Amino acid sequence: MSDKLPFVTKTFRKSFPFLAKDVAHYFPSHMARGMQKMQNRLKYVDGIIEVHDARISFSGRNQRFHDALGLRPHLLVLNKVDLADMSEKKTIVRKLEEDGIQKVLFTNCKVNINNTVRTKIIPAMIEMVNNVPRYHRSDAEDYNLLVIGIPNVGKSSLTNALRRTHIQKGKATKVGARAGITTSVLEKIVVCHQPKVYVYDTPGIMPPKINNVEVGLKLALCSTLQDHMVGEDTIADYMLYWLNKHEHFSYVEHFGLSEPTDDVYSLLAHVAQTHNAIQRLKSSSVGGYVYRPHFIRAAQIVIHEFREGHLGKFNLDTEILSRNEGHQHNDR
Ligand SMILES: Nc1nc2c(ncn2[C@@H]2O[C@H](COP(=O)(O)OP(=O)(O)OP(=O)(O)O)[C@@H](O)[C@H]2O)c(=O)[nH]1
Ligand SMILES: [Mg+2]
Repeated sequence: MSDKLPFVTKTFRKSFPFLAKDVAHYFPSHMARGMQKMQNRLKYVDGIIEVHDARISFSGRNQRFHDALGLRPHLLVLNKVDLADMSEKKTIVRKLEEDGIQKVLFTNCKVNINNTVRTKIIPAMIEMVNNVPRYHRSDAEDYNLLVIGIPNVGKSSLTNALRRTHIQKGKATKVGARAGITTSVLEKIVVCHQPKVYVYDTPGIMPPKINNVEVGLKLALCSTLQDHMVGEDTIADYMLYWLNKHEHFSYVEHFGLSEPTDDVYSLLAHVAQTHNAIQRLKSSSVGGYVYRPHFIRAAQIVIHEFREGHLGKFNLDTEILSRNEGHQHNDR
């Protein structure tokens, strides 16, 4: 049964109030160093694999990296499809192609399934590289690929998955649930023997493009920004706002509520109660201890459930898809 009924008659917030935080300038020093190193390596790079999160196919992608990386062949991998609503996949691909993306593939790098798509990535890259002049490397028989993308979208997971797929070798680069796990531009990692293909995994050195507050919130919800940048309760509130606005009410049953709510603190108080996220505070007025919901811990639980896909699969950019071209470009 749809998760939309029977709550659609309720009215919810039409916009999201956000106290500005400077998420737009989030660019830790390891990213700056990584960017510099990446540019130094560029003359040895034949092609670029850009990884992004399939839940936000448009939001946060930094088109400016084209200028920084030159006109090398470029494949966009939209990862985490296991968490994304793919019902508008064709429209997503068409819009990305209209934006000049040469090729788009969708992957799940969390588990060892979906191999058919992963087996296409290296051959597609090789074909693209062979179709253009190879600048400084016209005599080279091997292929050097650079994996780039904003933090935590699965760049290292993809590198490891390609290695598993082609040479049945295990993990060569560290993976983690927080943004900012890879902090150095690694040496070449071999991912295929025939032909020889090497990948440079990179830290999330592309600063996300955050040109409006809502993009920042989407990026935070998909954990491409560190949670403290926005605040867990604000991220949970945005999640609630977005789910209600799009009439996705699976959270009601999931958290054992009696009906949808637009008030994040009533959701968090309920989750705190049911998940034992209670804090004990000393009170001078009562002369002892009082017990209060631990709102931040409850918010962490709520956003974790969203990020694990337990509330459903979502396309947070669905509105961008339905807008006309003019608006779309302004928003990215
Ligand atoms: N559900 C799901 N999770 C994924 C997928 N790919 C990667 N992850 C998870 O996403 C998190 C980030 O993965 P990484 O491979 O470390 O991402 P990264 O882009 O290298 O991150 P940084 O190095 O921090 O920029 C980890 O918890 C992975 O297990 C996927 O396809 N689906
Ligand atoms: Mg990494």
